[in-house]
Amino acid sequence: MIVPSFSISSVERDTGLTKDVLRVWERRYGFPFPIRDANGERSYSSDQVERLRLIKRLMNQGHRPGKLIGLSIEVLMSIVPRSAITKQDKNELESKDIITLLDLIKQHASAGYKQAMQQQLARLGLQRFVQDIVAPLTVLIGRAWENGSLDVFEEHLFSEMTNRVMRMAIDALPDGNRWPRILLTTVSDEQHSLGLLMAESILALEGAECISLGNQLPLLEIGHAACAQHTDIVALSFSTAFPQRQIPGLLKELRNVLKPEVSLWTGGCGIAKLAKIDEILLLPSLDDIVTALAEWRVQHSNNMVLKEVVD
Ligand code: B12
Repeated sequence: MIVPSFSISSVERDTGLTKDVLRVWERRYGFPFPIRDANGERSYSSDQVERLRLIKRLMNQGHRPGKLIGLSIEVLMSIVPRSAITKQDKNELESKDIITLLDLIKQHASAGYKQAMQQQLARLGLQRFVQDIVAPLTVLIGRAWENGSLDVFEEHLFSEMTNRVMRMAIDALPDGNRWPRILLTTVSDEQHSLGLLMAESILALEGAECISLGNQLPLLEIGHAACAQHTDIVALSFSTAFPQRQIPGLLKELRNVLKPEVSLWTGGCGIAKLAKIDEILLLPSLDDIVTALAEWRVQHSNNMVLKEVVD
């Protein structure tokens, strides 16, 4: 039987613990204890990876690594809260519909989940569906994953199916004379794109032309795309998983790459605590989009008149 083993890069990717941290712990605590493969590279067993994932999860909840490293998988699992939905979640999110959707994900009922999402969409309309169902459900999924009651593959199932339902809803919106042209993407290393899709739904409903380039685009490529696509606005999203201290520098670099007449907007929980940055619009919540768009249109109304004359 082949025993699964993992390279240090896979362990870094899967656990969120950097290679440096893994090497330091190995020296300092004697855990993890990878064997060496035929090329002399570190090779970790699945048990060690599982333990590391639990340790990282508990660290995200404020536990100190030194206190966790000597503990077995069983003990670590007993510390991780197991209930998917706490009383606080129930009160905060208050919606049976959202809990039903989470349960469908936990039962791996992808067809049932898709159908239930489409029913909610038909009932509420796209804007309320995004704000009242998708946004809180995303928070609940994040908590369930954090407290260990949802597996990574279940989180992926949620992302994939939610993406599909929202993309279909956006594509079904009527074409027409849409303005402004908004390019949506995330920077390298930011894999979270559901926030951007939520923003796109609202922008598209408000009559903007959205050009979605998916996630993880290098800064220079964003600049090239903005030129090639004649975009009026570039909109980015940062989740809380993105290192916050890197964001202001990245945004300033991108500001210099873009033509001065192209506006730069950024949203997502990751920017909630950022201080104001010149010539960059910070939009931490979905509620800010409609006002931001209306203000942009007032400021650029002359361009619209010109565009109509040219058309
Ligand atoms: C789905 C998901 C994933 C999926 C993403 C798939 C995809 N296509 O998006 C995958 C599995 C890839 C993933 C990976 C990881 N994830 Co993740 N993920 C999530 C989850 C459940 C939702 C992610 C999401 O899209 N959030 C972003 C949006 C929806 O939320 P938001 O930032 O609050 O944005 C709101 C508004 O600000 C607005 N908005 C967002 N963007 C924009 C943009 C504009 C222009 C505007 C106007 C508005 C706007 O819309 C949202 C609506 O309320 C969250 C839970 C959560 N609460 O977010 C965890 C979460 C973000 N992930 C987390 C972690 C730790 C990771 C990993 C590091 C895990 C790992 N060990 O590998 C990696 C990091 C990958 C990377 N390098 O980016 C943590 C971050 C914790 C932290 N503070 O560090 C979270 C919070 C889960 C948790 N509770 O622990 N993840």
